[in-house]
Amino acid sequence: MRERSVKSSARRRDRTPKTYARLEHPLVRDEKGGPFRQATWDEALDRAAEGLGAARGAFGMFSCARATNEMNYVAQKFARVVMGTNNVDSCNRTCHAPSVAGLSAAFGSGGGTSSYGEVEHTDLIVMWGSNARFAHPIFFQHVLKGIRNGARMYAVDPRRTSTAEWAESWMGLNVGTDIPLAHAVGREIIHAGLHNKAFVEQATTGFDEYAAEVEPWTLTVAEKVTGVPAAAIRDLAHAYARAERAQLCWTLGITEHHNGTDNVRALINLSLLTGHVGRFGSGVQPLRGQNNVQGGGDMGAIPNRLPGFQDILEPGVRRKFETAWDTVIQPHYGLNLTDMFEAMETGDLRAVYCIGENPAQSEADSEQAVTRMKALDFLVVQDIFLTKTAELADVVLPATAAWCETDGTSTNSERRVQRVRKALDPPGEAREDIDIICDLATRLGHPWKFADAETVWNELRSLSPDHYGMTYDRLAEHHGIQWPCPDTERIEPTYLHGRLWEADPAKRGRLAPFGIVKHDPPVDLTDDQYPIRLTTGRRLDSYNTGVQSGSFASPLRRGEYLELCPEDAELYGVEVGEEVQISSRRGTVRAPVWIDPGLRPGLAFMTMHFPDEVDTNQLTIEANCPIAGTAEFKASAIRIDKLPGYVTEMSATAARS
Ligand SMILES: Nc1nc2c(c(=O)[nH]1)N[C@H]1C(S)=C(S)[C@@H](COP(=O)(O)OP(=O)(O)OC[C@H]3O[C@@H](n4cnc5c(=O)[nH]c(N)nc54)[C@H](O)[C@@H]3O)O[C@H]1N2
Ligand SMILES: Nc1nc2c(c(=O)[nH]1)N[C@H]1C(S)=C(S)[C@@H](COP(=O)(O)OP(=O)(O)OC[C@H]3O[C@@H](n4cnc5c(=O)[nH]c(N)nc54)[C@H](O)[C@@H]3O)O[C@H]1N2
Ligand SMILES: [Mo]
Repeated sequence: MRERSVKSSARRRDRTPKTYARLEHPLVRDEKGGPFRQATWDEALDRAAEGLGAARGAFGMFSCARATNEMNYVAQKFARVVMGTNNVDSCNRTCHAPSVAGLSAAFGSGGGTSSYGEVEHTDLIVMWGSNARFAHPIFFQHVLKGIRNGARMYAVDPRRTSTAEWAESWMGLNVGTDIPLAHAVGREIIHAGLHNKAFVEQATTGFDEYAAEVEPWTLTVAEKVTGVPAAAIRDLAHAYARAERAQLCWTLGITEHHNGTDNVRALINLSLLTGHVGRFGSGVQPLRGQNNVQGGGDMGAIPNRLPGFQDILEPGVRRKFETAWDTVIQPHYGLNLTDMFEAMETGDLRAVYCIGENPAQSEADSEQAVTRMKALDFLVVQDIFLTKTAELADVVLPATAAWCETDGTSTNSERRVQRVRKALDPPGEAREDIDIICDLATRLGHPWKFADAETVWNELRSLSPDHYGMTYDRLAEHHGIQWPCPDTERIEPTYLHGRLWEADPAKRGRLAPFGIVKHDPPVDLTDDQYPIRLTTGRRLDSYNTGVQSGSFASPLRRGEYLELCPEDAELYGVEVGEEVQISSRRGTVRAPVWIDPGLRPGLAFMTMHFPDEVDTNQLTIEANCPIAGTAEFKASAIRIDKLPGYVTEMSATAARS
């Protein structure tokens, strides 16, 4: 025992949280790879303009999902007008791009179909691959009210999460088996005759093909593949189909897979089968991640849509923006974030303007991402902190924090646009994101200046029919308004696609196709060498790459752990707090062990919140969804090795006996 405690303390590294100080001054380097030095705004902007200007034709922009709609509008306009490219994207790519792609394919619009308040007035809530209790606590308050009002809740998650604790039924499926589970639910509904035949007939297409696709997924076959007992699958199928109103919510457990869009389609199919969409209290709802990731996409900070989610491939849409902006818009989609990283490798992308993103730590296989960014000719990072990504930059521009130091609007996951108001002055010389972009545009031949955020918003309103009716005055008066809002007098219903229920086919519009998708297991297979399935995600106490949350000292903050179930801890002879080595086919890190009875044998969990201590993304695989470009953060294969010299109580006991 004495030996154990001596050796274990020698193994514990310093885990003092890294603190990020706010950026207060522009930084430049005098030579590639040399140290940063403080610069004046003029010098930093001149250099940034020169570096970016030299890369016209090989330029990409990462735009900030935490900043305002107005900032995202100006950022994508910079990419399209000043740099002549549609290569603009954000962390939506690592996150809910499959939801947007799947919803667009089914319904012609990428937004969640219902509203937060509706979960208070529904009969069944299915939380599928979503730990909302930790990651969407505001939404979860509405869920709890729904439960109090009598709604039943089902949770589908490989881990028995804090969210699952509130559910009537937890369905602990194997990672990456959501399509088999959804297909078995669909098949059971059809075989029990519980599908909404009238809705399927009038509002959907492709039912026969769907029924044929799900036919092999009997409850027994699905139980074998998913690990969920047949009776529990049957129970979910009957509960969902029989409910008067039902909300199907999902998040990254569905999207962060190499087939994320197919996963999303498999869930949407269930809503089409039962008619649980397009009515108050019934809908499908991807809970979006960052505070304004919905708005960033709506504002056109994505490579395939102009502001107002208008398709770049539509000549009429392009003409409208070309006239308004006095420019020529490239008539094809740009590169998404994933494509841009690949284009860095081939040399087709040579300069990046990164506003408020930290891909050096958030991309899957982060070591590869860093190598690629280092090879760029020019990198400008505009952030509020000196992040790992900023450390790679040629020029760093200090910005205001959108949530408290600027004016504007932000759009949440129920499509509600709300005002954001400046409450604090920024530190040092930090400036508003929009003003910085305009100063760069001016240096690159486009003298831009917006008097205030409202001026930007009114330009957007004039170009986006879905936002036209939302003046700043009305936004204040109504405490936020949901899109679509085409009219300055009216407020539309809280849910989308009510048209699908119209008796008149002309009013019904485009019918919703079933998605014909197949099971495709995770790319990173477990085997004798890498026997453990690692899934990654979030905890309540921390935020994404930890830049904004890592620096606070709080009893809540407990740093990174490799979480295992008690059985696996015993199998590997490891105990809480013991540092172990974790390897995947891409990299190796060390982290202490934590024991979570909510995990199951063969399944481990880590967060992405403390990359300065443990860089989890050195382990994850860059296997991307071919439709949406999202990486399979939720499924890596790892091995765990005890570090030499560490004797745990359990292995010491084993050695003695
Ligand atoms: N406290 C906190 N809140 C946050 C964030 C944060 O960092 N901290 N980040 C924000 C952002 S950007 C986002 S995108 C959201 C994300 O919000 P969530 O998606 O809810 O968060 P995650 O923990 O990444 O993943 C959700 C769940 O997916 C499960 N899962 C893993 N693999 C599978 C699978 O194969 N199938 C199924 N069905 N489930 C699986 C995991 O066990 C996990 O519980 O949270 C937002 N809110
Ligand atoms: N292993 C693993 N990796 C993941 C995930 C996972 O589940 N597992 N999830 C993925 C997901 S869903 C996401 S969304 C990404 C997140 O990936 P990122 O978006 O790259 O990471 P964040 O930590 O959210 O970075 C936010 C940055 O914005 C800056 N910022 C905040 N406000 C402002 C502002 O007003 N202006 C400017 N200019 N900057 C600002 C912050 O300082 C910070 O540097 O990570 C992905 N990576
Ligand atoms: Mo996200």
